[in-house]
Amino acid sequence: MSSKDNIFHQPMDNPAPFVFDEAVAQVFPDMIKRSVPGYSNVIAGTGLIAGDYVQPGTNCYDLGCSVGASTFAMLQYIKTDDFHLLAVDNSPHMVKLCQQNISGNNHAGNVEVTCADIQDVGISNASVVVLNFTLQFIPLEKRADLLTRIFQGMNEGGVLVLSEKLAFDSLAEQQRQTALHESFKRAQGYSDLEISQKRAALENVLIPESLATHLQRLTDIGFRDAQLWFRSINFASMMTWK
Ligand code: GEK
Repeated sequence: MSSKDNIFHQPMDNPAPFVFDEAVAQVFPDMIKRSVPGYSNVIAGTGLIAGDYVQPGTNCYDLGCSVGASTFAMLQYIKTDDFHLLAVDNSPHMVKLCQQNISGNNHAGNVEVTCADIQDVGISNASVVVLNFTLQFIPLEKRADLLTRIFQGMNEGGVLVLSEKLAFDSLAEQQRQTALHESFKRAQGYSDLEISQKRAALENVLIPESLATHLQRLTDIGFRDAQLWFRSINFASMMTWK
């Protein structure tokens, strides 16, 4: 059980840009569950997809693993013992908690948790690659390069799961979706002050793109059948294959 997220509870003069520091890592499971509509469904679905597409003798990747939710879901559904799962995050606080969480799992021996920038991690012999709510933190101009490297490191038939916050081309749609997301957060117990301070902290840190932009970029890189498999308000999960 993680602690309750109170990080943006007190009034702040000018919220600093959001970082994945120790305070955030400590409350992360509570924060993401109460901030991302459909989060639990995305995590469970990620496990199912991994179970369906993992190939024996290959590598699986959880890129931007935080404290390990997607890794755990994959371990639950992967049926072979012959796989290596690399969980990567560049926050040492997240990595430390992820390592602690995984250490008790039956398949801990198959998992390597690494503190690194996912832009520097080599991808090879991959049958499952998961980018759950992480690409949105990579600079826009670097996203195609990262996805291209992932594509190059994947085996034929391998799957990529990509989950992201969405932006909308229509201003009216953007406003409706933002309002609904804020209603979701209020229903999860966040105050208007917490919502607005976190929004300010994430400005220019989390940069969402439209569903069409994501699907087109995946297709341009060479991925096939890029498609939506889950959406809740302004958060979506896609899957695509090499
Ligand atoms: C989950 N997937 O629970 N390299 C490595 N890690 C990074 C980088 C980078 N360049 N940029 C950000 N991160 C998880 C949730 S959270 C999503 C992922 C969110 C890491 C960052 O440290 C954080 O742990 C994670 O990506 C994003 O399904 O907070 O909205």
